[in-house]
Amino acid sequence: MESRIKRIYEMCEHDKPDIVVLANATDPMLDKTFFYATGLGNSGVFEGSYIFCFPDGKVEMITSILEEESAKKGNFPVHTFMTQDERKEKIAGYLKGVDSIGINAKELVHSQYMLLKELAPHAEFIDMSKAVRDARVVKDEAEIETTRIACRIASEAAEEIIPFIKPGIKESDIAAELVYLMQKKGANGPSFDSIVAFQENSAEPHYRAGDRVLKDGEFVLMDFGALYNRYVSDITRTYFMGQPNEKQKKIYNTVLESQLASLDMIKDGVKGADVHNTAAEIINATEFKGRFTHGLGHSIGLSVHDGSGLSPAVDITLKEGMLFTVEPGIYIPGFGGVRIEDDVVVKKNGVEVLTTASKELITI
Ligand SMILES: [Mn+2]
Repeated sequence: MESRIKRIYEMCEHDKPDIVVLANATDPMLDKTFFYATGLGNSGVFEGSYIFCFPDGKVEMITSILEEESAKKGNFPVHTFMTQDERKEKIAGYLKGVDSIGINAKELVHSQYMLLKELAPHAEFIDMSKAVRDARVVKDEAEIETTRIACRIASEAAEEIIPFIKPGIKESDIAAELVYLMQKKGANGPSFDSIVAFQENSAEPHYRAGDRVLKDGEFVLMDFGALYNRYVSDITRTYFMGQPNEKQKKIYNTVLESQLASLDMIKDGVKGADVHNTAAEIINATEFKGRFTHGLGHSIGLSVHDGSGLSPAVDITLKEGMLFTVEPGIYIPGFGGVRIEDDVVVKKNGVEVLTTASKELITI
């Protein structure tokens, strides 16, 4: 993955380090950039493994012998260890004579940092976490193609779940079925714990899924995604069990209008905050003023929250190849909420929506 490593170096605003060291601790404390730089797909966990990245784009790995076969799927030198002493010795070999070491300070655990310092006491340490984030936020073709598959799997599940939804089922039943549908379609797993929220629970944006039983006339909000070759999708659809009342319909149509307007304005060169503000103004012009309580979207990639966002709090100008969620919502505590979420690729003159499940008001 020469081009990706070169990108990380290019994004570094500091003097370029001689070497960038990325290290995994124990799952889930794995640095996603380790997989960005190696391009390794679905197999392997790589706990306790290190990669060493060089300014010419080359990469080498130190990993436990148990991961050797998985590591060899990447096209780069792999060195294995059997014991902790052997690992330490091999890391020391890479750091010998090195003046500056780049690290991903946001992901490197403290004990591994201390080990690097012990092995290279005179080296300068340079925090590459901003460079890593800036490199990863614009995706290459392979990343977009993998995400396209993750999005297709989630979109199909969003449509195929419909016949399963009926009065009497629990939120957790739907959550389980969504994961089953996605894995049958080739997902490696869910990209996060699915949110399935009926009526009043849907007013809580980060609800999970519980034993609440579905009744006629209720919102069914589902926020979930597929993990495919380490890349994620993230989709939300809100359906109705039976016929919605006027208030439910109005909430739904306001969110949809806000979502379509924000999709319409996304293209290369637009400010992320402006897209959020457009979505928020549409909601704030209605009786639901102030009930859109989060940012419009977040970047996705190897992580569900991949470092950037469409929000007044994030200063970013959109560029071709960025991947974002677009997910306005309205939440009325004690009553319920609606969110509609798609994943999109920013294009030169517009947007490609990767999650294609219908957003028409769906009644079951
Ligand atoms: Mn999301």
